[in-house]
Amino acid sequence: MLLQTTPNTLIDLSRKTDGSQDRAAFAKDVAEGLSQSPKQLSSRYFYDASGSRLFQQIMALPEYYLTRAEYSLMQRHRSAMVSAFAADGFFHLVDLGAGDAMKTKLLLQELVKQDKPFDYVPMDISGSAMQELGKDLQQEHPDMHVRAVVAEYITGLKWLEQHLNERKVVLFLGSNIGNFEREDGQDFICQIRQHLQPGDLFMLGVDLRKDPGIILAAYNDASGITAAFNMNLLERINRELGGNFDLNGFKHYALYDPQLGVMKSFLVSQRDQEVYLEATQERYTFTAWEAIHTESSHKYTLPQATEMGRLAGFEFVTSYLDEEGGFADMLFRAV
Ligand code: AVJ
Repeated sequence: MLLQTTPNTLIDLSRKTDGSQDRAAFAKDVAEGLSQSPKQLSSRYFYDASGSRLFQQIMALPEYYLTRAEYSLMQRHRSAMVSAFAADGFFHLVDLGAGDAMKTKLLLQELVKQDKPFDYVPMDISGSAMQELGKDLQQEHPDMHVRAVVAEYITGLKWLEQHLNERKVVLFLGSNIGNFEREDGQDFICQIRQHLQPGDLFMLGVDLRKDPGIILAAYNDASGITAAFNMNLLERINRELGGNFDLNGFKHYALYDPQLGVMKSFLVSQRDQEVYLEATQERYTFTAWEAIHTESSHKYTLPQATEMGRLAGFEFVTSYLDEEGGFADMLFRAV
């Protein structure tokens, strides 16, 4: 039998044409963040090629329970998920921040197994991750229709706009919502809702509150991979913006606030020092033990997450939990 294969397409909506615009935006954000008090850098810049590789190593760490928990809950509930997704015929499966799609692949296998009509639209800020995923899926599922989109979230959502009248199931997995501060996370879910029609589905992966010691260890692993991941931000600034950060002058520090339910990561300057960036032709000064806030990872309770969906214009359908009850994929329907 002759199988017709559908070539995977890669749609690049990132701002660069030659990289210069991307670099200008990066330089502007870094200059702003390092001139503020307290200093901050955005975790969105973690994910260049080496940052994406380090994040893959994080996902395999014994301390980093999040990926395993969500993977096992998907194994547990994938057949129910697929039945819910495919109940009304063809749909676009849109995967925001897909990365290597390790977890989504479980759903893809199940969709193929149950012979459901869909196409897969992974979106990610990392071009290298989308290229690899495209190749990967071409091999594993040669006749699956895949359109990988390289874009920041907001630009990616614009893709949805062009397909407004087609059914969609939007995935936002992996506790990626956690990187938004609370209010910004709420806004983002409202934006997702605005790009959907009543009846469309939205599944949100949230890391739930649990023993603070377990959470802290996940972001402060013994082997130092998370520290390297955090430090890569300074290396990236050196590489792309002509910075002269001395990596030995900074250390990774992470803390968890159990009342706010937020994990925070910092890079702390171990002495007075100055850093120069060619891209901005400016110097930034650090006093001893001054910290740069580089990431927040918010943890939610089930009621908090339900309320967030409701405020955005979704009705709560169900939540799929892992065995330990530490992680939830929450299914919402646009009303
Ligand atoms: C990709 C945002 C889910 O916050 O847990 C892992 C990123 N940072 N270790 C998270 C991350 C440090 C991760 N997310």
